[in-house]
Amino acid sequence: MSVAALLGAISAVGADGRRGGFSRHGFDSADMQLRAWFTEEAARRGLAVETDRNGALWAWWGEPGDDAVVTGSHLDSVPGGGAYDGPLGVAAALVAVDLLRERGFTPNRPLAVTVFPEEEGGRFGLACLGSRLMTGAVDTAAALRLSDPDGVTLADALASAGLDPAHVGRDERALSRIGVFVELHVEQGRGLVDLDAPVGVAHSILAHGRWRLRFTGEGNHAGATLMADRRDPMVPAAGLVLAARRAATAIAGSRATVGRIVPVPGGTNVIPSTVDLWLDARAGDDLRTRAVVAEIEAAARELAADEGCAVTVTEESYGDAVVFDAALREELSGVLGGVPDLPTGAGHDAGILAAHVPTAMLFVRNPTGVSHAPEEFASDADCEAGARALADVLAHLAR
Ligand code: HGY
Ligand code: MN
Ligand code: MN
Ligand code: MN
Repeated sequence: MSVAALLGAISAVGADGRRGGFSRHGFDSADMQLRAWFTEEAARRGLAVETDRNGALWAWWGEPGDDAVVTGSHLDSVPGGGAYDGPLGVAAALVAVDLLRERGFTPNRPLAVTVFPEEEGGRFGLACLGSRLMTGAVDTAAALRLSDPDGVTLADALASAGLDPAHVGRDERALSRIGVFVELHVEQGRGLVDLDAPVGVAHSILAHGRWRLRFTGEGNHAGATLMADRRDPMVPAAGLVLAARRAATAIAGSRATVGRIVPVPGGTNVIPSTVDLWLDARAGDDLRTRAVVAEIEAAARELAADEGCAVTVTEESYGDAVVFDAALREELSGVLGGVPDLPTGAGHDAGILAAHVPTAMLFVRNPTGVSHAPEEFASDADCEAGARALADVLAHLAR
């Protein structure tokens, strides 16, 4: 079966009617359909599927065991995301297993294909939720209290999916099973296009995090309240968007994005009482990421004071920069005959796991350079090249 055929099946689930793309979030109905799809595809290949304590799926070729070669990615998406971010790594992993069998290869180590839940944090706000829980990178009790926009907590969602919230958290057994982890992913920029190469190896991930800023003012009537009498939290929120742009422009290599603003209560003729705004900030290292955020936070306080509003800033998640294991990068590039080594501004479960187990990533060329949007793309030929590269790498690691 081709990667394209598997991606075609995945694309039947979770279409977003607003401007195209897909919306599939941890343990929602689209995600549960795809988890069932994965379980069927694994069973079709004779792979035994288990669900770990934190909701990751593991499909085993042979007996489950320690020191395994593990590959996989995620099936959830951002709101209105593309067809490849996540699914490509899962589909390519299944096809790589098919290719290895066609080649008559038998692994000398346990080999598993994994699906990590809620990588994008599209439902509960915390990116790489599954891998953070597995590695203990997030406080379990705090994570279980996270809630989606409908007020459903992670604990409730896990229980609805048949998981026991009491068993969530750092999973030594799962970690000891990963001898090496390789995630294949669509590239989220134009690095491979510029280098004219279908496949590359990931070099590093930017430091990045998410902050929630809450501006509180005075809810009031849009027509009856004189302009001079207002304490409108939308005004500092608007200024904050511009301040974020200015701060990230001033610090080399950094990025700041406000992709989500929620005014409460949210009426056209109502001055909001509060405005929540989420900042995504990234840079090459901890120092510069912290500097960008400090600059934006200072602006937030000044903007709030100017409007007679209050502001609180809450760090919702943070991860320092990751440089993938140099020896493993070189080894895998060598297996593939020498491929480019590229940095990325996107986060991945592989980036979380890298602090605990030997970890590497393969990237597949994306001609549009766009990601987290419907225009994200990889050609069928490049997807197959990615699966062949992954098969080569797995064969080398499990030889
Ligand atoms: O990079 C991100 O926003 C996410 O971790 N995929
Ligand atoms: Mn993503
Ligand atoms: Mn991804
Ligand atoms: Mn009225």
